[in-house]
Amino acid sequence: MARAVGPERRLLAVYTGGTIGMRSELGVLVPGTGLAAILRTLPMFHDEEHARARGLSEDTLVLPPASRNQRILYTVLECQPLFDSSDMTIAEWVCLAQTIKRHYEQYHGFVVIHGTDTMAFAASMLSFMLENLQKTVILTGAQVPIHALWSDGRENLLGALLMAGQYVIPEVCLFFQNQLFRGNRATKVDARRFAAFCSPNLLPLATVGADITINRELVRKVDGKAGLVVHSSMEQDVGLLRLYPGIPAALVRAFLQPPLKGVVMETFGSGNGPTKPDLLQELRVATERGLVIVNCTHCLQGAVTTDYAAGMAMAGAGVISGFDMTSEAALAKLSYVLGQPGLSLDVRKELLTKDLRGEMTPPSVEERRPSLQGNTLGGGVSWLLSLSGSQADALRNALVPSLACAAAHAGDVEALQALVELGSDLGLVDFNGQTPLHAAARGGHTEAVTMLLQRGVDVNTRDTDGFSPLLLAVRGRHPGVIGLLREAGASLSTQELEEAGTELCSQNRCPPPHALCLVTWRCLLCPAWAARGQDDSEGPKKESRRLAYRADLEGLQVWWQAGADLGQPGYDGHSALHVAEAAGNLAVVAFLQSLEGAVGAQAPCPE
Ligand code: ASN
Repeated sequence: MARAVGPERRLLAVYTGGTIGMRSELGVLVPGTGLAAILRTLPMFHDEEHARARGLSEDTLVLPPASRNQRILYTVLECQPLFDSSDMTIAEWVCLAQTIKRHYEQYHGFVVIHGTDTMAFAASMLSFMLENLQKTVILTGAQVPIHALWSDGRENLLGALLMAGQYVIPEVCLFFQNQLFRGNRATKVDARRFAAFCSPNLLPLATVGADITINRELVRKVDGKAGLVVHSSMEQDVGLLRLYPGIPAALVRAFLQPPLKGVVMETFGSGNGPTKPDLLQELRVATERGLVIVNCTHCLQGAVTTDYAAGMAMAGAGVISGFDMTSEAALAKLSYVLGQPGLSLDVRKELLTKDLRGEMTPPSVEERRPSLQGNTLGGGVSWLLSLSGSQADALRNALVPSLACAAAHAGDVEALQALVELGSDLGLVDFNGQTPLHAAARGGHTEAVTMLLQRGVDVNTRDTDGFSPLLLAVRGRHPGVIGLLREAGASLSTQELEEAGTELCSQNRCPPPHALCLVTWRCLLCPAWAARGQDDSEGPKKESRRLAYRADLEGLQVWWQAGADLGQPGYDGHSALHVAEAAGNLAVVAFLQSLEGAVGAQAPCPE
């Protein structure tokens, strides 16, 4: 982000239609031609005197001076035909991106005048089509035609021209009612008010009042050398499906049929959907067929999580989390990712989980802790730890457990080694009662776990919650670490198993689920789950209801590896195998049968 320099800044304003230039015909608004002619008559949009003195061509308009040494000149390029934005499609937006590319070298920045109804889609699409953007692109429009006495169009267009002229914000943005949003974060929220847009999950990039405030840290950085690339091969067979309570599975099936290649599915709350087996089955069949489904919340604000079993069930059916993306951004991203030639399905899915254009905030997998290595903190701490004297000892004793945990959590074996060399005891517990072995196990760092075990750190220490390193490794699904811990004699306590599987269920409080409930067979058998949302007439469905909570072979495997007895019946006398069989979950059945056939359903404890 930079303040634009130079005495003259040239902009291209591409006019695609929308209310801003509409006229009334037979009592309804229709797109109107001749926007440049209207602007020419408005002194705030054109300084005729300066244009004449400067000898500017007929098609060039010039704003009155906004700052002492700079003028913003602009040309209006009127599209043929003009659209009510309800008629815009991916094809029109591709043309728009190509127009920007064609004029890219001639102009310092671009303003796209667009109808508001689909402006958030347009901005999202353009953000993916235009890669390595180094110039400002701003979409704007109005709720009321610009020639009306009381119109937001004048402020919006002038604001967009000033922002694009005075600043280099190398992004596709949307300017409305004094706010500059990242285009793929914006959504239309009001059909009539002038504050028609908001950006629910990202602050505005800039706000215009008496002063212009730019949120510099939010503006994307550019790779100075890369040239603009326009991605025109966008997939058009993408769709948007909003779930509602009781949506029939048959309807979902009908929607998910070819030629559809990708779907943004709007779910409830934090990404939750109905857990009806027949509906989940439709989703699973579709994703297994190669249809890409992205989960977005239909809430205005917030993100998709797996806090609930009803959200986990979506993930279990192969639906990809869209985190905090707007549906508009998710649809555009799907179209872009599926339109890229020559990528495997896995690569496409991987791309969808990444932040490509600032469109989403992927969650940090784990809370990050600093490593001792290679940073100022590490240097300072090493110095502190090497001090001598009683105060230094007290300081060392206070610091070492947390530092060791931070190093272990980062898998930083060198830092752990350095602590040992400074005389630290790696078996001490931190404020949570955790040893570095807990931290390394949680982070899945086999090298650090090996080192700590070799140094004799107790494998079965429980933290203040009663959790062992083994339990944390199971929760993090780190089979390598589980193997090492089991070899060193780790075992899950009865309390850990009970808490993991049944704590919430036993209180008849499911859902919400405990994260662990979702991977333990106990939950599959829990009567509270089974009874959920079911009346007596649904008795025969009782078993299949559990299907929603079973689709987690990996989870079962790590629990088995950690020593959980998967053969034990649950509250209602049914084993995990019964449930899996009843639910028709063949992979789980095969796995559980293989355990029964071999050594029983409990993993052998390594010698
Ligand atoms: N129907 C108009 C459009 O999207 C609405 C507007 O621009 N305010 O083109």
